[in-house]
Parts: sequence; structure tokens; C-alpha cells
Amino acid sequence: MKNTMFELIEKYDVITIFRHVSPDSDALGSQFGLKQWIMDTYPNKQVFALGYENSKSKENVYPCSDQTDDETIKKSLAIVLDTANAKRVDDSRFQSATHILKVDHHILVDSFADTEIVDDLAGATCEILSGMFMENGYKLSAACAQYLYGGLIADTLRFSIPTIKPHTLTIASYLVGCGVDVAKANADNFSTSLKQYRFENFIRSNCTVIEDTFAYMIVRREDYERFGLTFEEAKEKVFVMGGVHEFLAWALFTEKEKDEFGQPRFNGSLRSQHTQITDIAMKYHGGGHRYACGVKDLTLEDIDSLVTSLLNRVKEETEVK
Ligand SMILES: [Mn+2]
Repeated sequence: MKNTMFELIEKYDVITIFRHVSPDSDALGSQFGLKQWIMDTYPNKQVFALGYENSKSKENVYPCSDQTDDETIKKSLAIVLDTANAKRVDDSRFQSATHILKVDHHILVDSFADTEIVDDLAGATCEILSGMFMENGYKLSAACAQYLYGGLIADTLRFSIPTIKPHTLTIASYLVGCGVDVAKANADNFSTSLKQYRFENFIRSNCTVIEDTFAYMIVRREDYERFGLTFEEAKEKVFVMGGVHEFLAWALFTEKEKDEFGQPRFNGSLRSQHTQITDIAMKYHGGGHRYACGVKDLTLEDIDSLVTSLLNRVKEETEVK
């Protein structure tokens, strides 16, 4: 089944690679890792890594997206990475491709591709790709392995999430064996700048903590702009409330824009230690993984009711125990 990807790549001379909006290290790492592998393996194929939004905070780590015309996409094999639903792909032109292949690790919500390789127990899309390379006995270039390893440590929070399996570490070992600079990957993904550090402390000092078990923070545009951060940078900071024994769940809501009535709209990131929260996220234009979800386009009233739902879910879980 998984060899399908290699068969498809073999068959097409033009390959376009897509990923989700607001790309994170797994989206960019899988995209540029796969592009690198195709360039290393098939120097005569044309391969494009597409997407409109580049991540400002990671511009030293990943190249800018490629550009290409509609005709090129039409005759291509489109590979969509790390993206659960068609609407979240950061360039809708993928739909015109001759064949669409999806490789993803989110819970399946939308089958939009001709061929789908989905493993929602994989820690990262980079893990799925690396696993396929490993199983086929390929030796990766150091550049390719570096991209994939970055996505793997980013999405698995350095191998610390509940879905980590021995296989994940076997894959990490395989990548490091291909020449990854582990310290650089760590710094690229987890080091912070002074302005980010100050913003992180702002969240620590100002988040709301309910019954010592649930923490959340609503960040307004003027808050993150005051620290010199963009929306994209600010919304990444949910991890600041993670790693606290008492917090069974935590959430960060970041103002994105004002709606037509001048009311603020927020995107949110929800996290839990071990409470299933996907179904709650899905009620708020979101989804994702068992213990890590995104939600979007929320009003302050939505946030209120979402916080209540999460709090109740956490309570149910503590009562069962
Ligand atoms: Mn991912």
C-alpha cells in the first residue's frame, strides 16, 4: 500500500507538493524533505513545493515556496502533505492535478485525494514519509533527513507525546544515521528570540487558571503586536501552558481579525494531557489529533462555551478515575 507513493512518483515527470495554511515544521519539513528526496533521486523530474504563506519565524530554516503556472499543476502528480481537509490546503490549484496523493497523520475527516496514505497514530507526516523511505532501504541525503527530522521533533514535541512508539525512535535513528545535525534541528525548532520569550512570559503571567486543572489565555491583536509578534507567531504559543502537572487541558485563543461588525475573531489551539478532545474541536470549525486540536473563527461567546465544554470534559475524566 505504502509503495504506492513511490510508484506514483516514478510515473510522473512533474510533481507538485502542497501543504496546509499557516505551515508548521511538519508541513514544511515534509514538503521540503520530499522535494529534496525527489531532486536527489530523479534529477530530471520537475518538482515544485507550493504554498502562499511562508513562515516568517522559520525563514532561515526553509526555502521560500516555488512558483509555477496552472498548466504545470494540471499535468502534475499533486502530493498534499500534513493536511486533513481540502479547504486547508494552501493553494487550491492542487485540485486540477492529474492525480492527487495525500499523505497525512490527522484524524480522517475529508477524503479528497485519488490515493490516500493516512496514519493517525503517526506522530508526524515526516514520520510517515521517513518510515516509507526506511522500509524501502533508501539512504537519504543529509539535507533531506534534516527537514524530516525537524518535522518529527516538532510534532512529537521531541518524542514526548503519548503516541510515541518504538517505531518512531527507529525512524529517528534512521534519520540521524543519514547525517542529521541534531543540535541544529533542536535550535531551529525550540530556541526562541527575546521578544518571543517576553511574550511567552506575558502568557504565563496572564493566563486564566480554573480549578487548578484547566488553563487558557485569550490574546488580543494589540497584545501580540505590542511584543512585535505576528498572528502566526503568537498562535504557536500554546505550549507555554503545557508541561504543568496540574493542567489536564489548556488552550490559547489568538485574535486574527475583526468581522464585518467589528467584533474580534479568534483561532485557537487546544491541548490535553490525555483527554480526548477532537469531537469538541469539531464543533468549533476545528479538528486535529486526539490530544491536540485547532479551532478557528471563534467569537468571544464561542470561546466562553468552548471553555465550558473543555472544563466539563476534564471533570468527567477526573471523576471516572
Ligand atoms: Mn503534522
